[in-house]
This record gives sequence, structure tokens and C-alpha cells, in this order.
Amino acid sequence: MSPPLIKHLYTADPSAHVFNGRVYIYPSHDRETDIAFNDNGDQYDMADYHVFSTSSLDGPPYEDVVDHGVVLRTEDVPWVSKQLWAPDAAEKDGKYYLYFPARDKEGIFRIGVAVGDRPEGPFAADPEPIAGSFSIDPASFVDDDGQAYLYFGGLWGGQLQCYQDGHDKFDAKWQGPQEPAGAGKKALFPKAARLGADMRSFAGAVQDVVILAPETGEPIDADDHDRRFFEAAWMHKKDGMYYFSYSTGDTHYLVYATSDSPLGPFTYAGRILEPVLGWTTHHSIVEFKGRWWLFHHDCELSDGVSHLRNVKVKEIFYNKEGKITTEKPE
Ligand code: FUB
Repeated sequence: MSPPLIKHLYTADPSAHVFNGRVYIYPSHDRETDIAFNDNGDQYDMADYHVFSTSSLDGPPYEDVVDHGVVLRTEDVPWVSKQLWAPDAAEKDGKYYLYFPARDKEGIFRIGVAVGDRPEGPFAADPEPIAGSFSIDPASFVDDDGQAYLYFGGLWGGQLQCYQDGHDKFDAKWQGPQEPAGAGKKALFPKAARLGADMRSFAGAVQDVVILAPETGEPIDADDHDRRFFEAAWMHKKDGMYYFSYSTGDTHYLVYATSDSPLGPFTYAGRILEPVLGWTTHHSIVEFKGRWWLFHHDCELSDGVSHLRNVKVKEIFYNKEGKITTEKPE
């Protein structure tokens, strides 16, 4: 097995970006808890974020990785009750924005933003979640024209299945491990919104990120659990093509779909990473010094405890047509 990038804490859901020539990693900070394991993810009871950075991905042993310490806590954010899940970050005009999902005081996941002057924080949270936001796993993407987007959503514990009647209608009866199923039913779509110039609000409506099956040109079926979106959205752009990647959840794959537009529609294109040790899989993809890197997690450090994870990194490769070579966990 390749060793974790970070060993002194449990970390997961790594969102990596290159800022000022350094790789910055914004992960979840897993912690031990007495909460019983369930399919709603209650045991993922995280309460703060650390930021990490490095000038080199050549490793192991990754001795250059710096832990910048705690940059945001549950108690720093007035609207949050619990569960600081997978974050991401973006830069605009010298300011840094940390996007994070958490449950509000009613137990509903929203997405918040915290702002800092440096990539390593600290970050000061806005007093309310982003208006119109819901569910989990925000992933930011700033296109070459400067327009920023936020992709998000996650099934089951992430509550995406509770918004089938509209993006502003939370249907509590869909809470828990359930989703559309059966012949003729289509999978639920991940979501995206343009970010406003302030990077702290949505400019315009939340949109569906449509993912099509290449063999039919139709949206992926609900029962197609090897390919349907579950959680862990990420966007990257290479050679003019937009790559939307995600986890398939209960089938444990990291997969991707491509488009010539940042809002799609996307066409399913293949697997990036086969299942790792642990239930969840979650990642980011970033170019650094001319090579492309997959940041992800598994549960090696905890010998397989699904909510005690560790971040890893591995190089990935594209063929001439832009297809990503499927990696096996190491
Ligand atoms: O870390 C908590 C949740 O587990 C994330 O939000 C999901 O993507 C999964 O990795």
C-alpha cells in the first residue's frame, strides 16, 4: 500500500488546489466517536477543519507536508449544529474562500462559506449559509474566463434525495438510506450554480448537472449504481474538456463524465479509481508541475474503520483521446 500523505490526524475528502506555486489540501478532519455506524453517516461527526500544504508530491515519505492547524470550528459558525463534512476552497482577487457543508440547527445540510486572506486561513465564516444552498460536498471551479461555479450534492446522509420536488422543497420523508429505484426511474442529478462576483452567493438558479449514458444518450438510470452520482463532486478542465468526477457511493467507485461545457450535459466516460478500503471514496484532481494528481482517501491508518480515514495521492494518466486510465488502490 502507498502510505498516507497525512498520518498524525485522520483526514478525508481531500480537495487540492495549487495556490502561489504550492499545493494546498482542504480535507475533512475525521474523529473518533461513540455514535453507532449507520447508512445515514451519523458517525461522520467532524467538528473542525485543518489545512495542509506542500511544495512537493514526490514521495513517500511526504516530509514536506505542513499542517497549518485548525482554520474553522463548529462553534465559529452561528448557523451550524454539527457535521462539518467535505470542504473545498477557491481563490479570487487575492481572497480565499472555504466552502463547507454542515447541518443547520434544524438538522438540514446547507453550504457555508468562510473568507480568509491566505490559502492556509484562518477563515471567518459568513453568519448564514449561502442562500439557496442545500445538501453536501461543495466543489468550486473557476473557469479560464474567471466565472466561478459551485458543484454539490450527496445522497442518503447528504439528503440530496429530499429535493425531488424542487430545489427549495425539503421533503423529510426521503431522509435516510433511500433513493429512486425501479424500471424507468432516472438517477438524481448532482447540482451546480454560478457563484456571484462576491464568491459568497449564487448568481442565478441552482441547476441539474445532467449525466448521460453514452450508449443511449439518456440520463443514467436510478438502478445503475455502478455509474449514478452519489456524492463527492469535483470539476477539472484539461485541454478544453470539462471533467466532472464523483463517487458512486454504495458501489464505491470514483468515476467521471465529460462535456464541452462546465454545466453539461456530461456523458459518462469511465472509472478513475476502483474501490478502496472503507465505505466512502472521495477525491480531487489537480495539475501540479505538469503532472496530474488524484487526491483521495482510504482507511488504512485505522485498519478499515470507515469513518477514520487518511488522505493519499497518486499520479493519474490520460490517453490521446483524453480518457483517464483507471487506477487500482495501493
Ligand atoms: O466525510 C463525510 C462524507 O463522507 C463526505 O461528505 C462524503 O463525500 C463522504 O466522503
